[in-house]
Amino acid sequence: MLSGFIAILGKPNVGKSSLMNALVGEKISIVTPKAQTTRDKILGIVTDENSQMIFVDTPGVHKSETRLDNYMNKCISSAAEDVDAVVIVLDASKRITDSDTAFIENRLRSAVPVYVVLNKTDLAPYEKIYPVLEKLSYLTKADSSRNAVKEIIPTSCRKGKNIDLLKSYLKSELKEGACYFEPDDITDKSERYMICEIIREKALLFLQDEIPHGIGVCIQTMTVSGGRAEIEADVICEKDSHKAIVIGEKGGKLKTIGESARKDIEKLLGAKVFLKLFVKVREDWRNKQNVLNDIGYGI
Ligand SMILES: Nc1nc2c(ncn2[C@@H]2O[C@H](COP(=O)(O)OP(=O)(O)O)[C@@H](O)[C@H]2O)c(=O)[nH]1
Ligand SMILES: [Mg+2]
Repeated sequence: MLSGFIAILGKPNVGKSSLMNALVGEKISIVTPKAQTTRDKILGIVTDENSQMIFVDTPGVHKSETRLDNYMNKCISSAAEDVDAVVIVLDASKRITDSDTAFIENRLRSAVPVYVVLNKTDLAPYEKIYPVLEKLSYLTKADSSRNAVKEIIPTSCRKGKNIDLLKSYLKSELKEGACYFEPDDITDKSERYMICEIIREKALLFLQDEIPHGIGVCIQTMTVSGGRAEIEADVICEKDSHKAIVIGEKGGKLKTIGESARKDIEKLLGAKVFLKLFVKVREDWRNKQNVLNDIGYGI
């Protein structure tokens, strides 16, 4: 059996979680247009007759300001070690900066094979992509201080372009070894964790920009029986003024978040879902270890 771990790295919002979902063929990691949607290391697993690929999705690389930021940055550095390959994702519709190339060069100093993915090609015409490929081409040659990038692959997660090609390259990096997960596992996270993430995704999607980073979700009770799940969850925010916004006029915002989350949770559980959301205020929760532990970001 061939198996291996593949870390997906890159700046916030380039499409790392979308890429993992596309590679696994299931929605495992939540995706939104906002930076720092992914907070934790999360695994996506693909098993076929002769191989098991384990993808490690990570939060985007960013500056540390709170304990939660620290936790996220730790997740990234630990994810890049001890893996069989690294995929660095870039956004083809944005300018490639010196910090992007410096990040890639840095990873090339380790022995782990590096693949570069130029994602969102559906947003960039070929005339825009070509100069980017040219700018990156020097990385495909090794020099005395670093290895070479193995391949640069233009992809579109939205259109499903070149995902299979990328997958076949990555498959070539797997090693003879153990199967780490059961053949039908698609992630390492629990159902409860996935449910919290779905609720957080909807909150991020439906709320204004300034609040979502301050949102956490915690399940209080969950009972599943006879194709029916009853779930009560807290949506945790930092200020009373935020609480009012999350609830919305006549509870309208919370209702929209809840209804949209319920549909996705029904798909996940394959059961009819009754979801009740409560909004709670915990000031400065992103700096409080006990609250972070409660909602699954324990270090
Ligand atoms: N047009 C386009 N949008 C994409 C593509 N891949 C991801 N996105 C969008 O980019 C945003 C960020 O994606 P996400 O996977 O959360 O990025 P992450 O922060 O790197 O994990 C979301 O709105 C996605 O729908 C793509 O190939 N094309
Ligand atoms: Mg993400």
